[in-house]
Amino acid sequence: MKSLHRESLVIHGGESPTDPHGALVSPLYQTSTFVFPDAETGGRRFAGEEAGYIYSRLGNPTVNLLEQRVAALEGMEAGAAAATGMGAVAAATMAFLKAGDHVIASDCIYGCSFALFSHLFERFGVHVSFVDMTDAAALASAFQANTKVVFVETPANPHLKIIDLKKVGQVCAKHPEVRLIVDNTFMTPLLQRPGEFGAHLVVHSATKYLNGHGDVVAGVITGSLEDIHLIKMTTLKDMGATMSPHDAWLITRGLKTLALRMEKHCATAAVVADFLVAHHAVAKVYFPGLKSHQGHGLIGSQMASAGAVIAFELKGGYQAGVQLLNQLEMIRVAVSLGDAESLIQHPASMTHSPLTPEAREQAGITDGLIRISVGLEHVDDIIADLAQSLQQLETHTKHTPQSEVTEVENV
Ligand code: 4LM
Repeated sequence: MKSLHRESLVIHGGESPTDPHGALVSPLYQTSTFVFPDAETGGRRFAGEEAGYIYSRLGNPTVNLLEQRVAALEGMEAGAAAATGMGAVAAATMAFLKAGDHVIASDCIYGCSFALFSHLFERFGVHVSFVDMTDAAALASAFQANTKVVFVETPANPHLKIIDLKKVGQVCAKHPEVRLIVDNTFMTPLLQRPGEFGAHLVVHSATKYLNGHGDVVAGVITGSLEDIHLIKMTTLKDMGATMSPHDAWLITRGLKTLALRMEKHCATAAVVADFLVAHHAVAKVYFPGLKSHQGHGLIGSQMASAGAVIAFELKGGYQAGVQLLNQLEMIRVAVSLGDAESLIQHPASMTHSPLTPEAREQAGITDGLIRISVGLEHVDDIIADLAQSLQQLETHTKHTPQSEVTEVENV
């Protein structure tokens, strides 16, 4: 199956046509437990002496198909499905950590990943250094004798900072005891395969593009057979953040259109980014597709495309951002990304509110930053909605007494 194109792997990856009725679509095994033919077989399965399902927290055929499909897409040997993206991040990292260990994480990551590392890990005696990984020397000097995990998110949530995975991979290769774990949520394996640059494990919030329909929260981890076995037998099995068969079935269904969806998401986002750049109410646009973007040069080598998430700041700062969101008619004000619906949100008060103001400043997340996940609607409708809201902003600003528009005047 590895020889198929990724556009085919989203449909066929990991499949084994074993259904006794010849069903085209793999059935949903909506069962909590599996009946053993006899007591001895049950014992052998528990002992790991015989293959076979036991209980859905330990494995389920519907979940297993999704795991193998995402692994095939990432070019990895095996996969483990988790109940949420955070379940995947926690299970993948904690399987390799114990009290006294050290983690290096990129300085701009999803808010709850930051909370897990900086709040929870510290409570269990694991110290985390947040490092600007665009600086390979800073990464190299952050290693300690007890460093066990390097965690990278690229493009970074929310402002799409790009980290050069090849450089990070080269630095990590000097520390064979360290696991390099990359969160590939924003790219999907269709646009970026971190394993090609030395990542040992790749995690996803499958809630986003992989599922793509806004009706599931889920996560997936891919890596070597050995690492995935360890994760399944320790953190996933015993902390229990495993995926439900129904969610796996929905994601497997959603995955079939991933290639088509990504093509459309990305094409539309490029046009929306150009619109924002040209708009006089917009102060700054963060989108890897723009030549001015810090990571633009890695498109074509590390990433096949810029993706479909854009961050921007308005000249009117926070106040204007809030107004922009409130005046939108079609675009939905909501966190999450990768859905058919365009979603817009304010990271400082929403997805990245778990960061302290100091951590947000270090990560470059300003109070005026807005993030939009460009959906699958017609590009003209997305732009028209943004334009009408920006227009109202200007009208409002023009008619507002000067004392109330200090933020506009200050920019
Ligand atoms: C959001 N993100 O940004 P679950 N990794 C990355 C993410 O963006 C997320 C997760 C992991 C957003 C959720 C509200 C790069 C989530 C965590 O939400 O646990 O599936 O994924 O809007």
